[in-house]
Amino acid sequence: MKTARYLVPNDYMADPAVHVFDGKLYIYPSHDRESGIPENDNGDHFDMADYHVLSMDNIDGAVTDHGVALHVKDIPWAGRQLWDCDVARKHGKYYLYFPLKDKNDIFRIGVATADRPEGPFAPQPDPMRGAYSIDPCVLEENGEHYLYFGGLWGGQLQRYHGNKALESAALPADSEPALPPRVARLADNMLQLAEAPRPVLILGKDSKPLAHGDAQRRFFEASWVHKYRGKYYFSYSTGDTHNLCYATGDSPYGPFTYQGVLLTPVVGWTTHHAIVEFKGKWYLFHHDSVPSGGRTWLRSLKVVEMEYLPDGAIKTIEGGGA
Ligand code: FUB
Repeated sequence: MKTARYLVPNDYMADPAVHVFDGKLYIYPSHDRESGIPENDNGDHFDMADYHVLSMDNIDGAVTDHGVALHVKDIPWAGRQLWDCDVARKHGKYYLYFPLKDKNDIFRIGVATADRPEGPFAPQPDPMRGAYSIDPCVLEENGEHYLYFGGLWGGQLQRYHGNKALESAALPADSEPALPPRVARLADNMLQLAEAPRPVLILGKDSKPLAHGDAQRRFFEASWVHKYRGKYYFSYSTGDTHNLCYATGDSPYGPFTYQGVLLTPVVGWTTHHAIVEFKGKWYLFHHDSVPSGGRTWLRSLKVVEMEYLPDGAIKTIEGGGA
């Protein structure tokens, strides 16, 4: 597959997390809807209320929508906005990590569990302790699971410093290091963090953290981690400059060294993705707003095959946006 394929032509879905469980591909997207909320920098117009799980036996084959896997009305601490989620498996159980604003409009990260990859998922009564902001993503490595999270602006990462909530949000000056995403190992029961979150450092080739003013390269949101030929690839969105970039490192905790753009901007404001190997080929799952005529909050899922260069670099894919 060399040209991108839209996966769900009759619905709006975005922010794919993708995993292969027992030889089948499972996609965990956000489920966009028209809520009528005006667009703003806080992302209030991304007012999603449920998750659906999709599955595929083959990359070119049918996409099965398994229906509602979790609804906001079933989450006891819910305020609003179910954003990008991810799923991990341990001992035959499935754990869905999701960001949601609580009743005070603060993004928290919750966990819901299921016996099957497609759910339905039953939420825990309270959000996780010690996790905050948005866009959880889980890496499994040698039987341990690592939870990455964080996102700027409406994702509220600028409200935290040293894992403590600030009195008032503070973005760094342009010359200061960019705000890092966070990572923490998950506890054995997968329901809480096993340790305090650590900053994920993204360094330039000069071994210095990328600066906040380096907007074409610095982290904004949409963490994803995969492993290729023994290296960890941390990929992410630069948000307001709309690139999907990647950085590589030797440990799940980083540091990661910036390598390049893997997807140029798409049509729509957000860009968000998952990278997965399936049946011996590598794929980039992502979204754009072409089918909705550019409405940034109504996004459509896509998949395209990726290519690695001999040195492990990812060949840049053109997103088709501005
Ligand atoms: O879908 C809502 C938010 O938009 C996600 O959490 C971000 O990564 C961005 O894609």
